[in-house]
Amino acid sequence: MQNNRVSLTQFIIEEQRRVKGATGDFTSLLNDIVTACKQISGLVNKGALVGVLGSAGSENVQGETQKKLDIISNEIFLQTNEWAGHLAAMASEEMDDIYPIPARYPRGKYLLTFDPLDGSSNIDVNVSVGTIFSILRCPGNCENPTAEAFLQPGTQQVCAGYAIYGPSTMMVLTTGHGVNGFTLDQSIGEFVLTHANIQIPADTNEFAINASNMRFWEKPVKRYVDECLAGKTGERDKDFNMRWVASMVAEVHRILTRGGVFMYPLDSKMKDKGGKLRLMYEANPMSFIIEQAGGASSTGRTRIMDIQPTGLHQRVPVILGSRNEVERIISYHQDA
Ligand code: AHM
Ligand code: MG
Repeated sequence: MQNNRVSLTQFIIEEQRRVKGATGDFTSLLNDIVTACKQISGLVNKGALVGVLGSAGSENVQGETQKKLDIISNEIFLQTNEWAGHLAAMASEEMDDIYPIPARYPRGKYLLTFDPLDGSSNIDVNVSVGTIFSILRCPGNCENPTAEAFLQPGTQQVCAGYAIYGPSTMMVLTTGHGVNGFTLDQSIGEFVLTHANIQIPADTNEFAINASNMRFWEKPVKRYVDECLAGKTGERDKDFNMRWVASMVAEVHRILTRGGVFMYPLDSKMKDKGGKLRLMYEANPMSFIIEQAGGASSTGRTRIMDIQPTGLHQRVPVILGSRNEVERIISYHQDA
């Protein structure tokens, strides 16, 4: 490795040195998460060669059909993170209940939530997917953790991150001191710091939403998108560009790279469920990253990270990205 390159391992050890009284538990946990993501990256990359594409023929707790890689990635995350003694329990989008650390291993002071393979509808068509995770402290008695222990607002997150399995594999992280991005150098098997202190531009002319749901949207979102579509000839006096990858990790990564706004808003079709995206596995970790990069994240009515969760698999509307644009959409909700 060239001398001026900083590996993710070096980066997190140096971060640890800045924290008085740090035991190394957190650093070691993060290293295990990174190892799990490298394994998933390897499988995503090999795809059909190792027979991991396609449906598993089962459904998760959300009633969604699981892909083989959803289940394999979930297993990898559990196995890689259960043994080291840093966690009390894990919770995953793909599991009905929490996963307390098995009694044969010591239990630690942290909780881990994750979406092992986000955007997995894209896996068979060879489009970017990713892994999203969030680390919380275990409150109270960590010996016998319950689902309630996980129900902490996003502001309590110790760390959030995602791995994106795209043309390159990248890991993007925050511990509450800005956002940094690392690219996997396959030749040495290490993530290397390539995107230091990522900042989202406050303004943008790019938005992302699944427009096939347009007739189900609430008025403020319809108003915003109509104005974007009107471009130079309308209220906004500028033309907009649109993207929809149907992979939240890819959309957030694009926004961190060049700005933009991403919306999976509340719509009449899914009102009973509360939204499409899950608070604990998707909305909170991504909101932490977006806010740390200078962006904003809201349901349209509430800052996402202020929500007091009521259920492990709770869903919420999500509007996030370039600050001025998100604030405009919030103001449209207030007007309505
Ligand atoms: P998943 O976790 O089951 O993959 O679902 C979440 C994904 C997000 O990545 C993406 O933004 C959204 O679902 C796409 O939904 P749709 O297919 O309705 O456009
Ligand atoms: Mg997901």
